[in-house]
Amino acid sequence: MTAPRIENLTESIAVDAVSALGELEGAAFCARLARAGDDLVEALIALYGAQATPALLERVVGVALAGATARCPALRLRDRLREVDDDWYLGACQIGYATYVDRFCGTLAALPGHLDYLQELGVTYLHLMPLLRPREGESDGGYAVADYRELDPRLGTIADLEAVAAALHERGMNLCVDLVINHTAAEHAWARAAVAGDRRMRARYLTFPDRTVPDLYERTLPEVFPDTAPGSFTDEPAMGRVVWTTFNTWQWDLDYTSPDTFAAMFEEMVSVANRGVDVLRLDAVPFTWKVMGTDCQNQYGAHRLLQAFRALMRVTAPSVVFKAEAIVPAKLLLPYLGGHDAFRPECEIAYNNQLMVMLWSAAASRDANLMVRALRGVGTPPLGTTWVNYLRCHDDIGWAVSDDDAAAAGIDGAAHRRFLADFYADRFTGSHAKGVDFQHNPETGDVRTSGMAAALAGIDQARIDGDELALAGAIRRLVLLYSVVYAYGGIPLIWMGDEIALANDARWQDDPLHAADSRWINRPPMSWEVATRRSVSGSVEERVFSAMRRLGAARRSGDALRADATLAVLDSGNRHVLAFTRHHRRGQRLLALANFGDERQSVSDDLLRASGITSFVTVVSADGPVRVVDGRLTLDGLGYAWLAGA
Ligand code: OTU
Repeated sequence: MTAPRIENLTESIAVDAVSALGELEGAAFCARLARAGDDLVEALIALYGAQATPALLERVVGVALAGATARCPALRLRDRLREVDDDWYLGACQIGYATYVDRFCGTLAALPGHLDYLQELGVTYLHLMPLLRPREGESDGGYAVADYRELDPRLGTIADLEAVAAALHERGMNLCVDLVINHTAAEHAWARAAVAGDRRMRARYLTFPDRTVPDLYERTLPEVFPDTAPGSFTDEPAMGRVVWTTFNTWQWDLDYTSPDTFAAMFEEMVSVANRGVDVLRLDAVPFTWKVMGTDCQNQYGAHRLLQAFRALMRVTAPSVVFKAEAIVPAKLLLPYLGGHDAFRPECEIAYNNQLMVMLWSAAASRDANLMVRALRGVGTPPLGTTWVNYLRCHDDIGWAVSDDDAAAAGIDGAAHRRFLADFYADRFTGSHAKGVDFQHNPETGDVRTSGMAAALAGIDQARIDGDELALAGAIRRLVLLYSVVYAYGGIPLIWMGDEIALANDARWQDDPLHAADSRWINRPPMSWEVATRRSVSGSVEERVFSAMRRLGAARRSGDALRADATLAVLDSGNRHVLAFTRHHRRGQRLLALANFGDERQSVSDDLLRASGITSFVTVVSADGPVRVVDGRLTLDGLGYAWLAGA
């Protein structure tokens, strides 16, 4: 066997690249290939062994060159600029916003008309939920893609998407789009051809002649949707085979042990990137590589696959970065950012699920003790990578509290997980939350929670009760939680509607396609009427929106909020108060405090010294400037403060 070598390819590809891209860009393409070549070849050999042939390398590099050639002049310019400004996503100015297009504004064509609103909020990064053509009927919110080259016709056309990208770029904003690589819809052309007997297409999916092997896998496979889509395999009578379907029966898992699948998906990836996408949100990446006897998540191959995609995309479109959607135990997260024994470029950005879970945990228990331990356990993203930090998203909340962290905090993991599920589904006396259960699994006792941030923070309940005092507290709680999201290292990502405390969608069950999936309770249509109240002084919307604007402005105020500032979670000495510091090597330091308790709390000013701060200003806070009195810093109930100093 001849192993593939980039050097063997260099001469012929150089000729092709120059003729396709011109002398300068052709040379740049080759330079990128030389640079990313080792990562690519290493990953391909790890994935495919003897099947990692020179022909495979030639094929995928050919796709990269075709992709680079297809990029329009504006995107090529973007590539040039970001080859220099290659860590733009670490900037303190970055603020993200995630939304479904239809729920936000109907169609893509209408979207540019709402960019003023997003800019008012300081948004620089817009994540549009799945918009490629899904299967008809139920489509898991678009996560069952029937065609990666077309848009959902209800949202618009490819040209509309390109226009949105251009409109965003003109305003200095970035576009993030979903790419589902773990599975396609059963209606995708590859799957249809597989059913029709095309052997090559069949090899793109994980199928079995009968249930024997699937049953062996099932022994160690957890269920993602135990309630609505039990098991991970589906009989396909039309094909006479059993198909691996981790999620719903009509979401067919791809077989990445076949290099043909990898190369084919890379082509789809490039076609999406070339519409003007800056960040590809790679969905469900932990699931792409299956190993018998394991939970088939976070496997070595799943990481190698991302590394191979990463290297190739760097060669094709250097301005495009990857965001990993890996909702996995904290200790398994850093590898998605390339954090292995030796660093390997993988994804630049990853969801910080642990922070999200811990924010809700601390809000329910009024206690930051567990959070401190859990956050420390996550570790530090490798240089040049970062988190998206978020309070809510389109999905449910899985109560990812590790038994070890719980034990270290002196509580029982299972009991705390149950408490959180009960608290947020309003089954706990004294709860302020109005969430609902998601995917109760009687076998494991596991239950997750759906609901909008405002509902989980107590705003919906207080409004129902007409309780002004409770409402004021709930608003403070929501803003407190977002203050941590904004101060923690990474890109804060606002879930649509949170900025105006949008309530749960009371009508989520009206749509029969959604009725079995409670996540739709936190996917309400945007209310532009409610949004206008953000300018009515004293309204709920104004109180939340203006606070988020202040947090945004404070973020932009200094280097300590850059994602590459060092973060340390401190022991605040007061279990109600979370304290962490950010220190940027250019000198700026920041101490962030968040009081999850309902009562006034104080902490020692030793925290300032521990943060290396000798004198400070309050950059932003819930209740005006913070002062040191008798060696203590005081925060009102549900108050927060960012203290910047040197
Ligand atoms: C993702 O979530 C999407 O965010 C969901 O909306 C989709 O339904 C799903 O993929 C399938 O495409 O299990 O409960 O570790 O947690 O991929 C949500 C990652 C999910 C998984 C995640 C998945």
